[in-house]
Amino acid sequence: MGETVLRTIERGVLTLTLNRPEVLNAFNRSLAAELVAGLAEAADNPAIRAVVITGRGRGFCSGQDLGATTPGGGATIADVVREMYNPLISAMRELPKPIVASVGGVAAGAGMSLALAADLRIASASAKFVYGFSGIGLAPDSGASYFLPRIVGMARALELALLCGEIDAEQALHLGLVTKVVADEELAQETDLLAARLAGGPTVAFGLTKRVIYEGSTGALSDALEREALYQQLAAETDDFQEGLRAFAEKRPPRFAGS
Ligand code: T3D
Repeated sequence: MGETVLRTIERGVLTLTLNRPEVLNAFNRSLAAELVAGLAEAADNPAIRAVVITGRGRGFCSGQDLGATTPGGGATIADVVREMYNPLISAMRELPKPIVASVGGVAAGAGMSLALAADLRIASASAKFVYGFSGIGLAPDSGASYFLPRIVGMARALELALLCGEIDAEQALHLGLVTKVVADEELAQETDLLAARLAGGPTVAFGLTKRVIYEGSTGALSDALEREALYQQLAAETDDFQEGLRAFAEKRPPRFAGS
């Protein structure tokens, strides 16, 4: 991993820290590519059982680096979206391990999309979400059109998108955009607790849970019911399921190994 994303692995949790604080961790190609590389490592390494994405400094991520955007010159914006953002958002969605966005400052434009594409979001009291795209004359990209209405509902999504609304942490909690809001100075510790809980969970079943919920959010009920049956069978074949049954019978908390 290079300089634009810092990487640590501790107790089964891979933490990817966006590291361009001077521009509130705006995306450039390097940052997007390093995030994709980190997610690939998380997919391949069985010792990684949960991922945290966070930002260094006072921002989470301010979206596309507007200093690096050159309308009319070089790659088209469609190329940028396809090459830089789409692989990242797809990798987050497809990773069979839980991802937490730990938002300690502003998440704007594609930075908000990045948070939305995580499975859970935890925010500090001074975090804020800025839809951003229409503020600079753009339409949504990087998954925003997909995730925002699914998380907050169609009417709220249109309100935020068309009015380019700014949401503070308490409003985000009210909208269901974040799981929890904590004091600024407690964000790192609370994120660790949440990530540790996920990393100590039944990893295979969590991966299947992500798939069945995301895939079930579109399509017919009959497809969802059959998908649930198939994925449940896969979960039932894990050691973690056996451990879950034993723990229940022995009236103790389960010790999941992630396999
Ligand atoms: O290729 C394509 O363009 C297609 C992809 C598009 C996807 C997108 O993400 S579109 C949306 C892009 N993002 C934005 O429109 C947000 C722009 N930033 C802001 O609106 C504000 O900076 C914030 C609301 C995020 C934060 O405001 P504030 O007052 O807390 O901070 P600030 O003073 O505006 O910013 C601090 C520094 O970060 C400042 O630099 P300076 O003056 O200290 O040298 C500012 O220029 C820089 N910065 C903030 N956002 C960006 C940025 N630099 C480059 N790109 C940014 N996105």
